[in-house]
Amino acid sequence: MPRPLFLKETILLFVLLVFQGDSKAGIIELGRYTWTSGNNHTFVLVQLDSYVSWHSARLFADQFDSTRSSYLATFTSDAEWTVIRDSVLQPNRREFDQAWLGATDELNEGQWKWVTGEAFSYTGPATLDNLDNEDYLVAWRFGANDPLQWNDINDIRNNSDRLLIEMEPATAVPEPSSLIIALGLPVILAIRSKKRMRITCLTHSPNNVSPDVLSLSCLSKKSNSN
Ligand SMILES: [Ca+2]
Ligand SMILES: [Ca+2]
Ligand SMILES: [Ca+2]
Repeated sequence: MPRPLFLKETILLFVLLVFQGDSKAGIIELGRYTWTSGNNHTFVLVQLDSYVSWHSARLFADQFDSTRSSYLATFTSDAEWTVIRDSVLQPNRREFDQAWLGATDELNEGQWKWVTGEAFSYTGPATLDNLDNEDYLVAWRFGANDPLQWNDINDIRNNSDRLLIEMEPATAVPEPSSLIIALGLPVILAIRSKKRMRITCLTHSPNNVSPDVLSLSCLSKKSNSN
């Protein structure tokens, strides 16, 4: 079972979400890139004004954009990692930690899982040494001239004030014409159906038609005329 959030983390997340819903004070979007030649997902590198745990970052990412599915970034191919590293992370690189990523082995040591449930078959440029029981994935630069890699760090110290969010494409809004068809067709059918009922009422003598084949409007009309 995932470790429950501490009170401090919950309060911090609340503050972050308030900021997000308001003026986004204290939250800086450092970079954004949509991988149009790949999965068409959008990746956003966010800088917070304080260091957060991986769990808080995960919740923040999950609620980043209410119009689409969002989560801490996952990398399931070398192409995905390379493109996002070069377009979002590398231009904003700094010493050591770069941003929380969406994987953990907190449930079973050594068995890394993406938050999306995607297979952790692509292990990337990872250095997962589990030093002091490290269970959370972060983009990392070990030396000033080293390329960006993945590192495992723990959730108590070495927390990050950055997170990398991945967003799926927003749900398509129906075209006006298809909306008219979707909304209009039932109305047209209802009108036509009513018309048939009306014709039935007018062309059949109430005395010759069993009540169970008359519409309620016909029965109402009949009772009103009595
Ligand atoms: Ca991904
Ligand atoms: Ca571990
Ligand atoms: Ca490590």
